Amino acid sequence: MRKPPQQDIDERELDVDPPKQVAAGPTAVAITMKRAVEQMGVRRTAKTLRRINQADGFDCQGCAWPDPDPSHRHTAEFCENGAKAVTEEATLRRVGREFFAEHPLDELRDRTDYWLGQQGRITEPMVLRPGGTHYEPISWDDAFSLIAGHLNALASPDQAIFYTSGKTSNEAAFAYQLFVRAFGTNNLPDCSNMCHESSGVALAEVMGIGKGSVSLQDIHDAQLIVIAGQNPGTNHPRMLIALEEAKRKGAKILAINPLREAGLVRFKNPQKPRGLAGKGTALADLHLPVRINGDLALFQAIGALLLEWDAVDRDFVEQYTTGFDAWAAHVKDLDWDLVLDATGLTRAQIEEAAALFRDSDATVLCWAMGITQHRNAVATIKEFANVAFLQGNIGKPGAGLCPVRGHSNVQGDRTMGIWERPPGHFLDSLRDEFGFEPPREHGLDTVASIKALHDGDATVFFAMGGNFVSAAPDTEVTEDAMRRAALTVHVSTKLNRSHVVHGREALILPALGRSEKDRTGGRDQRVTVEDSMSAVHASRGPLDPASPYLKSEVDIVCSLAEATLGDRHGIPWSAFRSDYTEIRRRIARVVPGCDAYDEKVDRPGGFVLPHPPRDSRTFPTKQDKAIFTVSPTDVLQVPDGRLLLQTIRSHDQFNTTIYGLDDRYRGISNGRRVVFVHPDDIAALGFEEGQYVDLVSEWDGTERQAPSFRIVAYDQPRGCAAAYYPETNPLVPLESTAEGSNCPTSKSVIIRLEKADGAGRRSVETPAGRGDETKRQVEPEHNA
Ligand SMILES: Nc1nc2c(c(=O)[nH]1)N[C@H]1C(S)=C(S)[C@@H](COP(=O)(O)OP(=O)(O)OC[C@H]3O[C@@H](n4cnc5c(=O)[nH]c(N)nc54)[C@H](O)[C@@H]3O)O[C@H]1N2
Ligand SMILES: Nc1nc2c(c(=O)[nH]1)N[C@H]1C(S)=C(S)[C@@H](COP(=O)(O)OP(=O)(O)OC[C@H]3O[C@@H](n4cnc5c(=O)[nH]c(N)nc54)[C@H](O)[C@@H]3O)O[C@H]1N2
Ligand code: SF4
Ligand SMILES: [Mo]
Repeated sequence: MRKPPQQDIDERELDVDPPKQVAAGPTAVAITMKRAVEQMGVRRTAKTLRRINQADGFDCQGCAWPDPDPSHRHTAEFCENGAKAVTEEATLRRVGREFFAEHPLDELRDRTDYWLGQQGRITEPMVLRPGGTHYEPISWDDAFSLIAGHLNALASPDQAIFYTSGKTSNEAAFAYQLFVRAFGTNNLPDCSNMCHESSGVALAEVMGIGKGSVSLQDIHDAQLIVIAGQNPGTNHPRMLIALEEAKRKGAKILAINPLREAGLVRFKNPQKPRGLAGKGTALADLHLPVRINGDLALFQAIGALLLEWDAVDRDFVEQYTTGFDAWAAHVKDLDWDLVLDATGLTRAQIEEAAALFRDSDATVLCWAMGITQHRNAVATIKEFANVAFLQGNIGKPGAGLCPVRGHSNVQGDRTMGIWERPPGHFLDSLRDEFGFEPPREHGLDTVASIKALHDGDATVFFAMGGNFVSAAPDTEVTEDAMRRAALTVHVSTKLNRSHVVHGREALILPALGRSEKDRTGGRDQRVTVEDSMSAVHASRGPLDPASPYLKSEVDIVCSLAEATLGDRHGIPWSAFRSDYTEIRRRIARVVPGCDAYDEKVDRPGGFVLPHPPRDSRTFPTKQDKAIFTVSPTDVLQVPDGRLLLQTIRSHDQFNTTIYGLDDRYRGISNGRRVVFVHPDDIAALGFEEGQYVDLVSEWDGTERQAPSFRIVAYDQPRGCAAAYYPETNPLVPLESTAEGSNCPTSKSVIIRLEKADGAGRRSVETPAGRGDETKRQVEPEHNA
């Protein structure tokens, strides 16, 4: 079995305390300040944090949670994790050419993403020559010619893949997809393919648009807010402020989650003096500890009860929907034994939850990765929609469907055309605007891209941000795929694993971050972003760039396009680069809902994109109606002696960027290689708490392994387990994806635990000459 690359973390320092019941409060404030000052110093910290999420400031690089109306913003309009995200980018630490000269790739490959990220901002373009042992400096012009040379030598444009993570601005995203399509391919996979793809697919099918239908005001006005498969206390912390506001106005909250996450229980608002001192606000009125993957059955049961109780908005169903009768027939016939089996809940618990729906005239349904990353994810989200349609909870105040997006601009990137399956009307508009015929054949998504690279069908991999190697499923297969590429290119701010597991040639192109002044073309440039609730606004960074050699993402795209395409298609790349307003003018003409874009984005708070179901109960589906759909009730069968593992985020990471080694709310400090298991399962499987185990995933006759995790007893439904991503990505099979969206099933991995030989020792073995020698001689505390 492969060793985990982790000689830089001594997992024997790991501490386990009981999970917390309260999120945020004074500890959050203290941690925010400590981390920020450590990496940015006092003055820079003050200057930066003051500008986050302000109308004339910059958009937080963290999650996609929306900002309140400008008149309601606080001077500190950010959360602990937003401050960590900004600190990570605005750090004073640097990775220059000396760093790369000192550290051969052989060494860097043995480092964790944590260590790599902590080294600081990359300051100049770097290249790895074929057979090279170190990255070396390269000029920007040479870097662009190198990439252009590779691209133009391909037999077909479809042999290149252009990935996007979700931080890229609308301007950069629009220019990027334009370049890629002008080059001749729709191979534009993005992080969404691993994230909310299931939401987009499901909502587009039943509602005619793949985006959520609620505004922040709707959250404030809701009578019932359902939070399913989401951990807002960690991943969307400012959502707790909106929930607190809704509670104050009398809303009920239903949490559906195998884990009792701190942020769903109680919240102390750090923006209010009372929040720092008092006990905080109790949030969830009911917590359903659903078995992993049980949500489809649960929502069918809730629908069945609402129907039985006649808690139905007949007018809405009649006027705006189709397919009701077939759906009603299906749930009337529901197999309750199957439901109880799938959900692990009692009928009484489900009835209590359904009663909350019955008693609410305005319900908002929120969800995130706990719902989207399962084989039946698309069906589950369609079931959420069924329940919303049944009660007319679309297109009225305080109600709606709310997929809570992850990356700060992931939704904007899609709006701008970052999509391997672009709609025909979008391509028509591109053609009409730019006078070339864009490719019509669908491109490769994330999973298909890995397969194509693995099979040699694609040979160039270009990434606009992100950390593909660590974020993608099936780490060993993905790493292998990358190594087979002729060229891998990463536009990045910080070092990560995707730089050290590379193609035959590799480039790192360092980009400006969102907190930095963008003076491309000698002008003060601004960019625009879209949040999870379709609000678009401008963002301007206040800080001097980390290095004079950084380029903006827009500049990188336009310069690469010039190098690759020359005069082909006559697209004015240099005008785009020198004034992003030129890009915004094109966005206005190509992207639906964006007319007068450049003018509207500067209004305080920006503008909200149209959403027909939300705005006028218009459903642009094939039948011009909201569609009830029928999905078979299912139970994910887990063989005896196995557990169903979900792979989640700790409180101290942003995806593969690891800020620190603590998961404060779950009681973990100083380490990450833990597996949370129910105490009775630990005993039933013949293990003990604190013991070290290897995790072995079983899929379709093949096994995958991730070594050396410490067992932590943790309350959750029997048969379930949880461990952190990306350490567990080697366990997620590439072939195991959601039906209809192809999203990897990162939340339902069947595993068994195996006693780790030499318990824990393996995890701290260090290559000679590095690490702490005295510590290495100490016997691990928890022997098998
Ligand atoms: N600080 C911070 N913020 C982030 C991120 C980050 O890494 N760090 N990542 C960003 C991104 S890209 C995204 S997509 C979002 C992710 O935001 P979340 O979706 O909140 O992230 P996860 O940690 O994956 O948490 C999934 C939650 O779903 C629950 N769950 C798992 N399986 C099931 C299930 O079968 N049913 C139900 N009902 N619940 C289940 C888990 O217990 C957990 O609470 O956060 C964004 N914001
Ligand atoms: N097992 C498992 N796997 C998962 C998930 C899971 O829950 N479980 N979640 C999935 C989800 S929801 C997502 S969204 C993906 C995330 O996948 P990605 O978006 O690919 O990964 P990130 O970790 O967000 O990317 C971090 C890197 O982005 C770069 N970066 C940061 N800021 C900028 C910037 O402003 N510009 C540029 N150019 N680069 C920048 C830095 O170099 C940093 O190292 O992972 C997915 N993978
Ligand atoms: S809730 Fe999200 S967007 Fe808002 S400050 Fe926190 S991390 Fe940033
Ligand atoms: Mo995500």
